[in-house]
Amino acid sequence: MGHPAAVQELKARLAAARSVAVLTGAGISADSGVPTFRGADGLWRTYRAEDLATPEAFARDPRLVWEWYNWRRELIVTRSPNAAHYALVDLERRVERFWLITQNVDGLHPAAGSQKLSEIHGNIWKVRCSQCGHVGTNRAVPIPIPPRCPTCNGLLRPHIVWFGESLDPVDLERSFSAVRSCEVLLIVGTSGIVHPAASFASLAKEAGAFVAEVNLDPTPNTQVVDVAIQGRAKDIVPALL
Ligand code: BJW
Ligand code: ZN
Repeated sequence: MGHPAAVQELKARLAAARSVAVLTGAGISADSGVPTFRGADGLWRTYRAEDLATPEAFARDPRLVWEWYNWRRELIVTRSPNAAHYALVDLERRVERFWLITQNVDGLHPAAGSQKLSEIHGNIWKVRCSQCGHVGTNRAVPIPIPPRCPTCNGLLRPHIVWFGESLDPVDLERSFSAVRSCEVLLIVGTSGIVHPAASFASLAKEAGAFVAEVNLDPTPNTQVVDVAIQGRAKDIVPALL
């Protein structure tokens, strides 16, 4: 845990706040058994996520990239939200203005019941046609490779934001506006290195928010935030709320 007085202050601020934003990353789902990206468990075969989650990788070898997504779909379909996901649903119901920004594509926040939510990196259960842009839900596990568009027979890709790709402008604007206008920003389980989410802590600080981090380890955000709490999301987040 962080300094006890700082933790008390965070609890009090969360209880009193009329406007709260939350940013989550892979660490919140680690407690549900979903591997993180940058831990040792983030490796698949001998590939790093950075080498597979790019438009170039998909153009070069769509089968390989789909095999990786099938492996992750097989894993995620067996996983459920944990106490931290549910605590954020309670918070959403209690706070007047609330927005949850997740970098996770696993769909565990909506599965827990979160509604005021932007999945800024997309969702692993959605597919998009690389030819006509059609977006649909596809929960097949595994997905037959190569998956084809129901309307134009083009190659389907995961509806996920890869490195070098732009985030959805509506999600992005909503997220920036929540980060700039919140009284408290709570950051849970992200390594804080992937942009634009990596800049949210400083943006919120500059706008005058109280910013807190929950993570197993120190991150680049640790230096920026008002209180950093070291521990597991599933223990700390419910205790704070
Ligand atoms: C626990 C725990 C427990 C464990 N409890 N905690 C500005 C500067 C420099 C570079 C850029 C920049 N702007 C854009 C870029 C390029 C790039 C980028 O940021 N690169 C960096 C690596 C430097 N960004 C982009 O390309 C973005 N696009 C963009 O900005 O468009 C405009 C643009 C384009 C090009 C140039 C300039 C501008 C798009 C980024 C999309 C990222 N997508 C991914 C892959 C999705 C694939 C998929 O999921 O299928 O999303 S990357 C991967 O990382 C994934 C994650 O959402 C994301 C963040 O990872 P996260 O969640 O932080 O996970 P981990 O594993 O890193 O960390 C887990 C943390 O949890 C750790 O800290 C643990 O300690 C902790 N933890 N267990 C609490 N139980
Ligand atoms: Zn199509």
